[in-house]
Amino acid sequence: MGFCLPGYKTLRRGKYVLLLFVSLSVLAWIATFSGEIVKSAQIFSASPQTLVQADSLRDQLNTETAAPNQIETPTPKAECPKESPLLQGAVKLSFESSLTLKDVESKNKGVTDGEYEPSDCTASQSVAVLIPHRSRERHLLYLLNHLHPFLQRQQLHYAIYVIQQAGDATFNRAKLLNVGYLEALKDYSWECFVFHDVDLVPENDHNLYVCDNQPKHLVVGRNATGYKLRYKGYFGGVTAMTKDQFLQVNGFSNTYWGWGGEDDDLRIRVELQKMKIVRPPADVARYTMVFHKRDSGNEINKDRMRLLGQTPLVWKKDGLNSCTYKTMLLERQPLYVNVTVDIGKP
Ligand code: UD2
Ligand code: MN
Repeated sequence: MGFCLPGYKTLRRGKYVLLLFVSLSVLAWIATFSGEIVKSAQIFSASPQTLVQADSLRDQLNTETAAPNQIETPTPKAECPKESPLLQGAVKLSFESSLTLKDVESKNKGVTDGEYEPSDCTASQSVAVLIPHRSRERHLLYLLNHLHPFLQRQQLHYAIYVIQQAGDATFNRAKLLNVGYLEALKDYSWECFVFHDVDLVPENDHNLYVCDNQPKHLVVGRNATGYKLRYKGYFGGVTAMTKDQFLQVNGFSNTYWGWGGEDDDLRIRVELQKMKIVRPPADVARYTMVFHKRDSGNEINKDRMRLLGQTPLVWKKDGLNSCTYKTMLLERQPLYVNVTVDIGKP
């Protein structure tokens, strides 16, 4: 008997079903695969604009999340208290002959290039202390040793400038102080200037090195004169004037060579401007002057009385606006800025 017909038919139908299944599978696979291709094609053909947008979005997200750490807004320091809690009042000063500049430097690590600023509060004033100087190294050392801690206890923002007269021509204290004012203002807009003899050491830190609304004379008395004011109009030794007060009087005269007169000249300038000299109480404005003899090169200025008579006539053209000099050296030492200057000769 050969074929069984129904079995053959079943077999053929099964073949078709299989064929159909395979075709459908192929179609399904093609559909899926082409879908993937389309999708990837879409990613790779993304327009530059889409990428830029994505980039900027990412940047934006980054900034938003990073902002609190990256942009540090410094917490503003509170103002220093009206009266510094660090003040000690009257102190017994000591002048050790064994003292060295290195000792003073190591005691004042907070001072950089002669400048200091309280770390925990904002100082009430920014003060430049100007010291006219030539060949008084020992006095300078004693002064730096006392003045740095003294000013730090007063919680001031300050810098010390030592203006050295180059050469051995007659000394001119007033002109050196004019130079100091002009040079210090190149560093910072100091609002207050203290003009300071190198040999005067303040005894009481309640004598504040800040400026007033009137020119201030800080030395009422010193050891050598029984701590009494020498005479009514006395304006020598240590004085404090704001940047504007000093500019208003056109600074010191440049024409006083040798000892004397230049401090009285400044008083006349101040009085011509109807300003009034103020002083701290006598028990506070006390200084020790380190003993010294008259320096050679700073002999008494015999012309000083004649010059004082001319002040009202010449002050407008003799002063800051006519101060010519040549800076020989500007050196930032740890405890002071040294300005060595050629101011010419009489
Ligand atoms: C008084 C005044 C001073 C000034 C002077 C007259 C007081 C306390 N001081 O000081 O302010 O008016 O008379 O010019 O009243 N210097 C040097 N090297 C020198 C010469 C002077 O560094 O070779 C400086 C130094 O800063 C000194 C200052 O100039 O402290 C004044 O000279 P002084 O001390 O010889 O004069 P003195 O004590 O009579
Ligand atoms: Mn002196």
